[in-house]
Amino acid sequence: MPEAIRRQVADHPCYSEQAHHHFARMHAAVAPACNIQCHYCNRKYDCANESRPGVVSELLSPEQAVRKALAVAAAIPQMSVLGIAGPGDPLVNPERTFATFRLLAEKAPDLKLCVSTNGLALPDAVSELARHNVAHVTITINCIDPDVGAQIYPWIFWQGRRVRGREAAAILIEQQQKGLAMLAERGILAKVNSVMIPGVNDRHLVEVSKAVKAKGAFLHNLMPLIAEAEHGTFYGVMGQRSPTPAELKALQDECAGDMALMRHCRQCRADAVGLLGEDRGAEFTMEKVEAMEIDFDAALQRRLEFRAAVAAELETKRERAPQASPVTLHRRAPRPADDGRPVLMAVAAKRGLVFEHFGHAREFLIYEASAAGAKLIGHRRAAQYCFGDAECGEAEDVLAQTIRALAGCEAVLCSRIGWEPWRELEAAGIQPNGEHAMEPVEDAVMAVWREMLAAGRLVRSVAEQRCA
Ligand code: CLF
Ligand code: SF4
Repeated sequence: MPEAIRRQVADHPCYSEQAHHHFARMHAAVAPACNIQCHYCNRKYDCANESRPGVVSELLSPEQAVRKALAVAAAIPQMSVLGIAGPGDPLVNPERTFATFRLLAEKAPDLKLCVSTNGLALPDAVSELARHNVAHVTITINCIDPDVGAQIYPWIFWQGRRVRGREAAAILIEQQQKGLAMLAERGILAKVNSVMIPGVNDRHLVEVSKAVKAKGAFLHNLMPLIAEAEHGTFYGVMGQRSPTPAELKALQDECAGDMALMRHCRQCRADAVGLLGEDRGAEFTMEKVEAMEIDFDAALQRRLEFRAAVAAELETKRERAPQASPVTLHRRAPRPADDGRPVLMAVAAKRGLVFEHFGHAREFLIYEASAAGAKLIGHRRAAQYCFGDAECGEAEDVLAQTIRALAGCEAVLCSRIGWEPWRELEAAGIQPNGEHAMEPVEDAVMAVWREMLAAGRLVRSVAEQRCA
């Protein structure tokens, strides 16, 4: 990877897997309107425990968004990116979006600017994005075939009229592909997000991955559909199922040969704040932000010092393991001929360390450990107690739900764990391990894998040995 691009992504938590352990982003929820309808979206439903695109608790004016961004950047020196990702489409709200960028660039020029769009209005906005130094743009591309698109998008709003069905999908696809090529020409790093919808576009996404790579996309992020009846989305109400973690991983592995893949996406809310997977939005409501006193110069100094310290730490790691990629570049790795089969492990992690008590973890990072090393393949959310109203559903056995979420994992690494969950995890075939607290995640995962190997627990079956 060219040095200039390596530097450009080194502190962007979405474009670099390593960076996501250290750097935070804030989404400014300034863009309410959207020009298309996706069958998986309902922007009216909000729940403080809900993390999915299109969800916000507070819509902000550009001035409020900048005030909030400065408050967040003062309190969280890890903040390196301000993104606009909704709750509608940023490019359908250009005055609000670009006013936010303009005001922020004056007050905090060190923060990167980022946009996420459905792509319909993108070709007309590329020049303006470049003028505002927006160096990272995400386009959600779920298909390149209008027949597939017609099953995902019931309508688009295009040139003053509502267009439906196959015609709508064809226009959207053309605009997305055109916009992607224009970004690549301008040197703006384009990431493509695709929502995997079983039975609709799951097989088709392999083709999509090849097509967007050919058009110059930097990274592809394959995300599972989120569809629950209570969200009131078309797919949720119609009972469209989401992919299983194993189905998503199989698709990611298939696409990994063609395209650099992002596997650490948390499908953030449009008003998310903080490190990925650690939403601190509740600390920064406008009421709280207005009451904060901020020393801008001191805050900027803290951010610069933090970034210099992380850069030095990562450089040291790079010197120790020069073959390790500093960014997310999961491509299909050759199967190791070594003995010892791959193992999935869940880690209660924070800031790159085995950090959390099992019972306090809100999510687990999932690693595949093998002789080739530890590879992050995704995350799973831990079940949470819900204190909302009665309609929000029963707080059934949280431990049982969490154990179900960890299906397929053979070990779970955490800083501490109580007896009851230990017993239940063991009974479910998942070995708890609290012996690597505060160690770097990948070192800990590999240490546990080697312990399992030494104990003779990773012998491949005859069939597996033939395939390796
Ligand atoms: Fe936000 Fe998106 Fe920019 Fe990141 S999120 S606008 S690129 S700063 Fe990141 Fe969140 Fe996944 Fe998006 S984890 S949903 S990929
Ligand atoms: Fe919702 Fe985004 Fe789709 Fe618009 S483009 S309908 S905001 S998911």
